Amino acid sequence: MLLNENQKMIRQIARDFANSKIAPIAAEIDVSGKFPEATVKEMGELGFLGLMVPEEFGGVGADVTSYALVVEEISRVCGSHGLTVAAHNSLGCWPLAALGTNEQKQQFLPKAATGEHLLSFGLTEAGAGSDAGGTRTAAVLQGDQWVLNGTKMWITNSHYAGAIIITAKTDLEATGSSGISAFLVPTETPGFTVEKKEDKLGMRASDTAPLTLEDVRIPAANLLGKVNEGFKYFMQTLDGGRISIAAVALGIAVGAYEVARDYSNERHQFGRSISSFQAIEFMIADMATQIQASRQLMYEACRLKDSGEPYAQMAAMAKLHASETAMFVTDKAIQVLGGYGFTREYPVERMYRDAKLCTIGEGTSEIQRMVIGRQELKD
Ligand code: COS
Repeated sequence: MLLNENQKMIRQIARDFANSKIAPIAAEIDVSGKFPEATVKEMGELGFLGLMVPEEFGGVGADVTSYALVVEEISRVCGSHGLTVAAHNSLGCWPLAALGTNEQKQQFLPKAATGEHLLSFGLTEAGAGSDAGGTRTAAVLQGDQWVLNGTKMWITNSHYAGAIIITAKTDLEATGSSGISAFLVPTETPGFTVEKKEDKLGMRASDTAPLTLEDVRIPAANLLGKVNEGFKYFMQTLDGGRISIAAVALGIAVGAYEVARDYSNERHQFGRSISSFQAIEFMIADMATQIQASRQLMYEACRLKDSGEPYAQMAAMAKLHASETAMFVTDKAIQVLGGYGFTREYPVERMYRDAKLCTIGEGTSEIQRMVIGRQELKD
């Protein structure tokens, strides 16, 4: 796909920011696990936190392709920053912009688009992971308020969110994926607690935490979309989220590939650069080919979404391919760097750990195969 001038310009802005501001702190925040508040604030000023938010609500109003390019460039140097931007834009801002009333959007989107607060998505529970319909969090209408009770897990950006889109069962008799609704829950609401941040293998500076909801009372007007239609809403949200994770994974793969490629030219053994050995040359060739295939799938998913065509299957393909590619490429990058690759002196071991999340979050590789396979086998 040929990028237009606007898309190229946004990509360049993201690349410059990633290289100058994020790359220098990526290793340090990986070790400390500290959320990078200052650079996230700067990304808000640059518009990266409101990329797909319409301009009337303070966003950039960019297309999905531009958004994915930004996420790729940021993830190229730091997966944690990439995931923060991706989750906020596609799991927080996107469903609110797509489903919210004008009042809901006015209340939360402008602050989200500029980074005054983040938005987050609370779907997963201990018993509702791959089986997203297994939600146990319940919401009961009492007068003009919804009262929510339950717990959520692995919720990205939750400590920095002004509001979290929470999914809850509203028809307690309904079985399976029916009878679920979505709510906008301001994080300062009494009874709402963001628990301790998780200590993770990778994406260590990204904010991930469990949530507890104890008699959380929100106005009836905070229902997002229609009652009992929530499952479809969050499936649609995840379809877009899968493009985001494809972009994160692609960025990580590109970052690791570039380090390995350059190193292979500089490193000399047996009196010549290791890239002149076919064993290494072929690894570089395989990495570059997989990256190119992932990129084309991601562009195609973006193109379909941008043109209003069905894109769920293509998004799942892009996510599956890019996250598996990120694992393949980061593994090979460590191999090319040998002992150096196994140390923190080079970023590839961090990228390897960060890449793993992409095969799990927003639907495991196995779930993506289910989504793709079901579509292929439909009448
Ligand atoms: N867009 C719109 N509607 C969708 C949809 C989509 N992408 N996918 C499913 N639906 C609809 C179906 O059409 C069906 O509607 P009807 O009841 O009107 O027929 C309904 O939702 C239930 O669909 P289905 O029977 O396929 O649901 P399943 O319980 O079998 O679940 C999977 C399907 C496994 C694909 C789903 O649970 C899933 O994606 N799980 C992974 C969740 C995940 O990614 N978790 C990580 C979250 S990180 S934020």
